[in-house]
Amino acid sequence: MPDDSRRAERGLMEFYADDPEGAERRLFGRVPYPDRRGFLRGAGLAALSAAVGAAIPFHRNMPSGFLPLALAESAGAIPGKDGLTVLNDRPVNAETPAHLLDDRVTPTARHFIRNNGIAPEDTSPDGWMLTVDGLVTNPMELSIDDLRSQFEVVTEQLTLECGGNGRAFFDPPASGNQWTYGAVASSNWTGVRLADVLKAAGVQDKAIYTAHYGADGHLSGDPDKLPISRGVPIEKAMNPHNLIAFEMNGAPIHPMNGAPLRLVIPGWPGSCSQKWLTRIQLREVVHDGPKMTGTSYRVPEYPVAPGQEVPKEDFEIIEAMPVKSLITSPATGLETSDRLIEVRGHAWAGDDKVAKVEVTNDFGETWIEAELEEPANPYAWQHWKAEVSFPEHGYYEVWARATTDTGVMQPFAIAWNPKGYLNNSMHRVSVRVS
Ligand SMILES: Nc1nc2c(c(=O)[nH]1)N[C@H]1C(S)=C(S)[C@@H](COP(=O)(O)O)O[C@H]1N2
Ligand SMILES: [Mo]
Repeated sequence: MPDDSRRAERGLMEFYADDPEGAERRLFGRVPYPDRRGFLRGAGLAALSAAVGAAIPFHRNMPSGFLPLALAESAGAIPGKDGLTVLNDRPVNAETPAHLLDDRVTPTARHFIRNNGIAPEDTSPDGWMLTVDGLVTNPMELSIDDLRSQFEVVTEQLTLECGGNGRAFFDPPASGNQWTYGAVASSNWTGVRLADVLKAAGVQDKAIYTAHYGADGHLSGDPDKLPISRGVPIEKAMNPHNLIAFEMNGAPIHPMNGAPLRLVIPGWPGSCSQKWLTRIQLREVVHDGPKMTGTSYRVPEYPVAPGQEVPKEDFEIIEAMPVKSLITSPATGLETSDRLIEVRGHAWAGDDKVAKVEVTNDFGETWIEAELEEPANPYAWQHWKAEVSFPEHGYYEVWARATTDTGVMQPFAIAWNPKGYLNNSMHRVSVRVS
């Protein structure tokens, strides 16, 4: 009788021996990080044992190049990041649990990562060049030193949120990264103003849109394909708070957040903020790069019912992100004997300012106005806090809602759309008082 199980095992071994990365991807839908991949290819038994923290009694049965599960599970440990939840590791996508976003200024270690392709291996600033071309009178090639010396260097706290943050809560579900709350951050960014660079290049009258290009590779490995290239209308590009940034929180940008140079275009979907920036081109048409067309970062022009089919031509490009707030303390699931709890978090509102944040712990019967801070600068999120009292022991939910200075309030329920963008429904946390 043929021994199928043995053959399957041998098959697996061969599979791994030829193409460990491909094998890993096909079997488990994931691969280790580039550095770990390099390490594994040549790893001896001693190194593997050290990596998993124990001797491996049946090591002889392990296919060569095999990724031990213990390592795969620790893949959340992205160097320089702390406590992020990894949604996917090819491309790398990781979000931050809400209670780890409590700082007024998001530390680099807590800034989410959203990659559409494969991050470039070499992110050294030496020799990095930015091209500014298209409909400009004076096309430019600028090194990072040129940017620093020819333009005013500024630091601003800027909020970046992925257009798909909150997608996990759509019903029927929307495909794509299942972000919950944590694809948002507000770090200090240092760089030069995009507007200053465009003015120096001389914006021609015909130019209506920017096109952004970065150095990351397409998932397919095809060097002729780009993972993402988006742009913004010239009016938005000229906003003085957009930066071409080379520092994040006073240090070089984290490699996964776009080192050594990136755009930060706050208030609009994070996808406008090209990482690993190599080129900004001005165009006389709405940019049509990858993830700019079809239904990418677009929503129906009119309200739709959950699950409704919407023709492609009825989608429009997402511009400003909607008003939203996050409860960063307490963490959901708090069990406490305290009857008075400080609830706090942040609120932000696309191109607008937040005027009011309110919280409730009685399912919306009464709302308490939170103390709301001014933003550090326009486009920084605003910190808020409120003392909330809990009359007796039992189960509570705390909800928060923000309202803009133009009177727009966060909704309770999600406005469903086919791709699961712009979920700004109220954040809720549970509290058990004993
Ligand atoms: N070159 C490049 N830039 C990019 C992306 C990318 O995949 N490649 N992702 C975009 C998206 S969708 C978002 S939400 C933000 C995320 O920025 P972060 O990873 O620094 O948090 O980067 C944007 N810039
Ligand atoms: Mo995004």
